[in-house]
Amino acid sequence: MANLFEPVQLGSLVLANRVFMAPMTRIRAHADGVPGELAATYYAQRASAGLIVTEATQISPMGKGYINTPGIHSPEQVRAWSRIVESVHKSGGRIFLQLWHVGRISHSSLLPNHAQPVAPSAIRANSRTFIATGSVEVSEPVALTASGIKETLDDYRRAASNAKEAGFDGVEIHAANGYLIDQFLRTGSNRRTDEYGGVASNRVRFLTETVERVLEVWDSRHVGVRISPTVDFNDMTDDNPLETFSVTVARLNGYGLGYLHVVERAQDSKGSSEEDLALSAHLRTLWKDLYVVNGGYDGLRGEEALRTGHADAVAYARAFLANPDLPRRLQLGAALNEPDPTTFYGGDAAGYTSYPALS
Ligand code: 8OZ
Repeated sequence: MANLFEPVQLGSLVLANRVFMAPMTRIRAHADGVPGELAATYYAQRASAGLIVTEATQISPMGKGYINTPGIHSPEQVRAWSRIVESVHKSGGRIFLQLWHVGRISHSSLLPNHAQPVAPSAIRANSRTFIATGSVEVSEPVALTASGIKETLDDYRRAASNAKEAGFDGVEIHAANGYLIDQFLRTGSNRRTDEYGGVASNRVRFLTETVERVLEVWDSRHVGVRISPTVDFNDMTDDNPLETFSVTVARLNGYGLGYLHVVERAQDSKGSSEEDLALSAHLRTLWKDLYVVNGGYDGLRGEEALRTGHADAVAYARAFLANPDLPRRLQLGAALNEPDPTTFYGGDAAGYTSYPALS
């Protein structure tokens, strides 16, 4: 069985280790979705990750749900990302862009012409977001029409193409945490009566069509998908997570994707429950390719996950946020810097590029 520091092949890439940097929203981009000046330093500092997955990045103006998140739909955004990719590559790292559409988790003040957010169904989430004036309840969404779905799939393709132009090594499709694709997957947010709603194989359709559009641009091994089967963040519920996500994984298996990335527990939850881990273990048995887990792992539990065959790689969020040289620290058994939650979202270099590496 592999250990955390053993290389792993991902398409044409040989990743140096199995300690991945999980996608993390940092709310430090400009108002127009251009990544901030410090982003190149922030990501390059973390280039020793086997793979960096960027913060969630909106595929279109309608895909935005929080103030100061980056996009990948304008030429200025693509140029800024290409400088970030270049600095990560210069430092020997590998980086995938995370493609994001928030669906109903948005507020009209963030959207073109103060539009209502779009979603599978017109069901408002009991959830909050950040806008210019602070924290607010999300807006009431409208259900996507058939042509709205097609336009959104086109946006995914264009964004995937932009990511390629920016020089990324691949893309991760964000199908987790209660955003648009996850809203289609789970029963609580999808009441559609067309071929995108109802039985699980219909609810997976928006995801597989997204994958198909992205594969028009990218080699399949350079595409990952992130899901969060038991995470209730953003007011998510499902009548039968085992069925929904077994069908999801079965449908995804056919594409020869690079990896499946599973968030096993919600942010801020104290620990994964037995059921969370049992469902993930089951999905692992169904999935044919690289299996990446995330959610509260430390070095020891990460090692154990690889040793027992529960996963092929482990993605670390907060630990990577606070420790730019996390793989080295885990390998040495060195002490870790503590993450400071007051600087997670927004602000400047403090709590972003300021965490020290070991000397
Ligand atoms: C925290 C705050 C805002 C967005 C996710 C993209 O949970 C996010 C996110 C996390 O996937």
